[in-house]
Formats: sequence, C-alpha cells, structure tokens
Amino acid sequence: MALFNVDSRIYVAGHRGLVGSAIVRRLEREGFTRILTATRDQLDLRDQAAVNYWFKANRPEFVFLAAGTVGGIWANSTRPAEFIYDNLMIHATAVHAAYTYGVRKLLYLGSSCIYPRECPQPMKEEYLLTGPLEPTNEPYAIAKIAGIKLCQAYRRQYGSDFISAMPTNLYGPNDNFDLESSHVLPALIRKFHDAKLEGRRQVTIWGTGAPRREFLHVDDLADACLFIMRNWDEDIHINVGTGQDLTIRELAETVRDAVHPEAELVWDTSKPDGMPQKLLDLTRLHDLGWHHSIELREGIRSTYQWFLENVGEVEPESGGAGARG
Ligand code: GFB
Repeated sequence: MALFNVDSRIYVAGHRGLVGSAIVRRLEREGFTRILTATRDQLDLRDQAAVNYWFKANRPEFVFLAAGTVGGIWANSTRPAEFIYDNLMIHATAVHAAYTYGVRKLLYLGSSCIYPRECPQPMKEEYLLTGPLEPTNEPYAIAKIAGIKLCQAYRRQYGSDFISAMPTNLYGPNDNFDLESSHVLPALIRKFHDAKLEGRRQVTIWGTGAPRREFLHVDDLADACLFIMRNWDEDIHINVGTGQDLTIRELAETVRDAVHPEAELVWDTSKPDGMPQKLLDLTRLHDLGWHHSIELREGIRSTYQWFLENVGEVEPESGGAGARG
C-alpha cells in the first residue's frame, strides 16, 4: 500500500465543500503540511486540459476526490443536467489526470444514492447495479456510479491504486443551508431557526415524513477517509455510515427540540419523498476496525452552534449548491 504520511503531497479536490473542508481540517490536525487545493476560479475541474496542467504543475501524490455539484432532493430534481454533466466531467478529468501524472493513490467519494430504489436494507456494496435507481436523483447517481467504474477501470487496465468510498447522508460545518438546494438536515436547522426568529410556530417540512435516512457527521466521514486511504485498496467500493437510521419525522422532531421546541410540524406532501430508505451495510468498514463516534443528537447540537456562529441571520446565497471547489 502506498505510503501516506504527513510529508505526502495531498490534493483535496472540493476543499470548500462540506466534505473537502472536513478532510482539510482533519489533515491539518494530524500535521500534514503539503495540502494542495484549488478554488473553482483557479481550476475548472470539468476542463481536462486545465486539470492536466494543474496536476503536472503540482504533482500530488494522493488525492481525495470530494469535488462535485451536490444538493438535496429538490436541487437534484430540478437541475438534473448540471448534476450529471458537472459530476461526470469532474470525476473523469480528475481520475484521468491522476493516472497520467502518477498519483500514488486516489480516494473517490460517492453517495448512497447509487443503490437501487428498492434495494434490500441495509444496502451491501454488492447490491450496486441490481435494480432501477430513485428517479429524483438518477442523473446524479449515474454520474456517481461512473466515478466508481472509472476507479475500477483504471485499476484493472493500468494498475492504478484508485479506490471509492460511499458515504451515507452527511451534515456538519460548511454545509449548504439554502432552502432550495440543501439537504434535509441543514434545511431543518434553518427552517426552525427562522421560525424562532420570526416568532412563528408552524414549520413546513417536505414530503410525508415517512422516508428513513441515515446521517453521518462530516468530521466522522473525514476520519473514515484517512482510515480508508490507509487501510483499503480493493476494487470494490466501501460504504461509510453509522448503521442507524430514523424517519424524517423523527429527524424533524430532533432538530425542533434542539432549535425551536415550541414549533409545530406541517407536512407539504406536494414535495417528493425520494427513496423510502437508505441504510448502509457497514460490515466491511466495521470489520476493518472503523466506527463512527459522533451521535446524531450531539452532531445536530454542534452543527446548530456552528450555524449560529457562521451563518445565523445572513441571507442564504441564491442557488448555492456546490461542493465543487
Ligand atoms: O436530504 P434530502 O434532500 O435528500 O431529503 P435525499 C431527504 C428527505 O427529507 C426527503 C425530506 O424525503 C425530503 O422530502 N425533507 C423534508 C426535506 N423537508 C425537507 C427540506 O426542507 N429540504 C430537503 N432537502 N428535504 C439526496 C439526493 O436525496 O441526498 C442526492 O437527491 C444525494 O442524490 C443526497 O444522494 C445525499 O436523501 O432524498
């Protein structure tokens, strides 16, 4: 396995997003000194020539590929072209440049939406491509599956040590709190917070509240990413999560209790539910010895604190979905 240590030259693609920023924080905490990043203005990851030029000039030895256009169920449903094009291109250019410029190891990050809509639960890695995908995020999921297949293909044809990890739904510092494009957990924090500020009791939540989701704090994911970089070099992707899920109604009640306990939940069933359940099977990761450490209640509390200190009453940016950086 490639030697991954504090002197390694590490490129974190997507360092301004939820995942990339958590990986950078984690690397810095461990004393890594040669962390390479590039903003969207400095490097358009959809442009192969630009990406090649950047890899040639910067010569990363290890890559965390956490860049992509991301968003919640509404952004996925209404902006499918951006989700498929941006992600397909970013994955392809980065993997190809990593191969061309001799990257020693690359960790690609996907998403649990790669599994079939009616997948048996919990979802094992082997269930990939065994049934139709959830329609609200099919274009994004296809791009994410293409990322896994890119890593496998370069491994098989060229012997590249490119691996993939599939995290469950994530949350934490630097999340997107814009109500149109965010995922459910940051959306709930903002909705209950705004209602509290406005002295409003009713808070509207999308869908029926019945879907089940699993949530992992992004600092736990960053810990898992370093662990996987050090301990995984298989062709098959590896799931990352907590192994516990809850209904959206239970999640909403938990966020309400942390933010605005007097609030009343109102359900907007004109909005989509998405996948009925997305619970990952973690046998592989647990067998290697990794477990999450941040429980959901504590994670929600600390994320709300982060929101208060960093976002608070600031107006959300319109359409800001991207983790691409
Ligand atoms: O987090 P979320 O947008 O993504 O929605 P998915 C999860 C569930 O929460 C859905 C409900 O059933 C939503 O209808 N929900 C309730 C809300 N209120 C809200 C709200 O105010 N905002 C949002 N966003 N949801 C996405 C995929 O699926 O998750 C992506 O579209 C990706 O491809 C990502 O995989 C992790 O879990 O349904």
